[in-house]
Amino acid sequence: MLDHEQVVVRSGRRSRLPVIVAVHSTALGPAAGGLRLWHYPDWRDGLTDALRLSAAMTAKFAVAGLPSGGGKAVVALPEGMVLDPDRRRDVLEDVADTVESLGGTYATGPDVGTGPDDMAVIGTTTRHVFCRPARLGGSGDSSPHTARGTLAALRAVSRRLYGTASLDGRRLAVAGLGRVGTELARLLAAEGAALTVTDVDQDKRKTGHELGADWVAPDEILAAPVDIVVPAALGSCLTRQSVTRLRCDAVVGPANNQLATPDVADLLHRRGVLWVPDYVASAGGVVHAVSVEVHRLSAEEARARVDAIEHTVTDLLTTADAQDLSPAQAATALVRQRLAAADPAGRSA
Ligand code: PPY
Repeated sequence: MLDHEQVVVRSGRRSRLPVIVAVHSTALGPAAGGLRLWHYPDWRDGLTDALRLSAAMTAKFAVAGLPSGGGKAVVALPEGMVLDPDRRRDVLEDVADTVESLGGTYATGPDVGTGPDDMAVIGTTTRHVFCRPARLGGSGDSSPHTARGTLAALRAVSRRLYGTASLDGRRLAVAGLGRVGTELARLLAAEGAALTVTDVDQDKRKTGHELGADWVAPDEILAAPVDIVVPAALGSCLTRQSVTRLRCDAVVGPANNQLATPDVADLLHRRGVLWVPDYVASAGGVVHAVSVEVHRLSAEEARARVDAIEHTVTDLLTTADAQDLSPAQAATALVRQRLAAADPAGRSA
């Protein structure tokens, strides 16, 4: 069954690369979600990613209480392809054409492989784009806000598990030192957390060193003996197999689509590992962008909305306990309820 309202797959007029836009649901409002510029063995893997990521955006907005729908764009690069600046511009203009052709049903933003400068290029063709640089009237880089929102989620979990929102002295393993992972690791280190980190890019060892963090190989991070594991890299890290190796109390991080398959959420719950769904913990970036660019809130108000993720997570954990559900089940129920309230016909539930 196709759960999505609309999926566009085009060969880019300039780049000849597959440009994919998946609009999962506009039940709560126009769809938004970032542009992922990434390598895939086959463009169909990019399509699969877009389908899953856009559905997660619907859930992300629903739980965050924002009137936006879920979408995502993916340009599937063949393995090993390096984009020179001209070719990159071609790709971005191809995406911009596709976004513009959707007439506001979908607005794009940054995701893995793209940032504010790319949004500036897209913004020359379409106004349906978030996170352009501030000098161009956008809300800028979303990654610090995603990091801050994840920290808020971690505080809620810490309070629940250890009776304090402070992460001072807490042991955390951050898997992935991209823009969000690095910023989050900085915030955690500044608060006095003891960090173990990794990245597939060995050059990031230096960043780890600067943070005073221990470095382990990527395939060891999930099994690190820490309080909380923080997935901050690409998705599908939580598999039936990897979950059996966890030695932590909780898994909470900003990476999208952490579960390889949905049943892994139950497995985590049965093993007594508290998992906050990725679409709850990672909402800071979109919450900030939409608050500033759509709702015209001040920087301070937008920040308060990001920090409110702490309350969202606390409420979720409380509801889950009261109803004897896992946090994932409680979050799914909340998403269903909010979509059904907006769209009683149930088109997008
Ligand atoms: C995400 O949160 O996964 C995103 O796609 C990032 C984003 C940020 C701002 C607007 C739209 C998407």
